[in-house]
Amino acid sequence: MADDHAEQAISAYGHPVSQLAPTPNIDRIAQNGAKFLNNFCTNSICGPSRAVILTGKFSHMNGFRMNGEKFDGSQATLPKYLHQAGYQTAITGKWHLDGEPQGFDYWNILKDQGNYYNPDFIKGKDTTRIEGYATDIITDMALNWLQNDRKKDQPFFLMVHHKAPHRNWMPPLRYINKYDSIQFPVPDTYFSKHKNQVAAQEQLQTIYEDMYEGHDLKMVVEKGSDSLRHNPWTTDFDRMSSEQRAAWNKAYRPKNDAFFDADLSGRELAEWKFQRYMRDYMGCVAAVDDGVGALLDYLEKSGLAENTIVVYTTDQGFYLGEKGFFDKRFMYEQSLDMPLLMQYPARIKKGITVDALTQNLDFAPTFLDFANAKIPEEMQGKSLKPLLMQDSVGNFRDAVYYHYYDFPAFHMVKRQYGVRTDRYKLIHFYDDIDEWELYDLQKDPQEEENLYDHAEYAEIQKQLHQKLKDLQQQYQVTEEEFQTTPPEEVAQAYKNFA
Ligand code: SGN
Ligand code: CA
Repeated sequence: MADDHAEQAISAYGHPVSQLAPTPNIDRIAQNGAKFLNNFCTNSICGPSRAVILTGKFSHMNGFRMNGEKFDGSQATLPKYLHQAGYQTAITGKWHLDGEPQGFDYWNILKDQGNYYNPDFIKGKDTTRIEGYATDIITDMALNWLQNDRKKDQPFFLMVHHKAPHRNWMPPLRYINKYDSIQFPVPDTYFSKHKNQVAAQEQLQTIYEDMYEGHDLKMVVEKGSDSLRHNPWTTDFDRMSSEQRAAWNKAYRPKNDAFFDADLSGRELAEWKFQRYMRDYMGCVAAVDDGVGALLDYLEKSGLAENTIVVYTTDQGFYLGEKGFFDKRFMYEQSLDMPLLMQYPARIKKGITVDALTQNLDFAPTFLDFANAKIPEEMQGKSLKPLLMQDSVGNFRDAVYYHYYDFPAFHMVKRQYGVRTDRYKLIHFYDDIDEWELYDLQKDPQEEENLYDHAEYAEIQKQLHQKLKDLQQQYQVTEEEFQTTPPEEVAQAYKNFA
């Protein structure tokens, strides 16, 4: 699992952006197995998505609604069930759930969000700074576990969780200039004014206004300088060794000098920022792709590949400039979408696609099902096994439910819940606003035309409202889930995060 890896940036999914920066190793999983076309998260933010994956339950049932809360590790989880079923369990990399991982025979996790260079890892009671690049370290830990700690007479469950390509997108030195000559296509909606989309108008996550010019965009104060502009958290750069920092500066200096020579402003500057963001982001992705390749190679060489399920996914989708955004959180497609690839040569046919509506909620039941373990009643997801076996399942699911809570917070994306069918989407943004949005994804895949209360969609709107109610009942959503924030707190937060 990667962190914030957009489907648009995985070449197996075919988006134009990804064709300029392909991911050949991640694509191997799609070629060897299944590609899910409509897989969604239930709550587009890191910790909550991880909690859903671990429990097979929505945020309101597993109790972890937003980052910064504490995950109740004593509850039943996928690794615990697999452990009971005789599996050896392990996790390396990002955890971000506060509190120690439970149910794992081995764990070695990044401290908090993790850093790209020389990150701190927590193992048992010890926190250790490990020299090197996070993605490579996490891959090596996983390989090391497979080679040396894996019990050869037991099945295993290993979670390899990268930090990359999470903000602040620091590529490894080997890829620091990899995409410098590529011009990534600027999304059609990059300069969208978000007509009739109040929550989108009031967010703080556009590339051109909200990215920090130093910390995120690696822009410097003046030509010939290596001194970063706005860089509120110095730890990401300060923890680099002098050799790393020298190599870094050597790579960025000419690009930053060229920026001053170009003397950009307005739209051109906004587009320059987009290119800088994309080049750094894709450089981080390239290292993740290397790591996936190394793990696949190991499984193949060791003879494990045939009978091992390999899954590639990320905690949620991400914006690569669509609507002007980076980050996630919204129920719009790019952040709702979760890439999902799965290979299992012994059982899953090569190169199949699954277009059913699936969710991260389904991961735990799926793995338990394949492991021939009982799927607990309280899990709210469904096993994806019949879809992967290409059994005729009829209508697997006619709509997915979504609920995001983390407001007021970083990026100021409003609280929202909604329903998505194969064609339509209904979203309610609430807390300091009360706004409904309706989209016809077939006619308007970019979700730029809010059709709520349009006469010709009256019947569909009614059906979607009903569907929403039904799902809330089915998933046991109570009134308590729709709390709002005192206005003065919202106002203060807008000041803090501006
Ligand atoms: C950090 C990032 C935010 C990001 C959150 C949540 N800022 O706060 O941009 O939305 O994490 O991300 S950063 O400059 O500190 O990186 S999540 O993936 O953990 O949910
Ligand atoms: Ca994330």
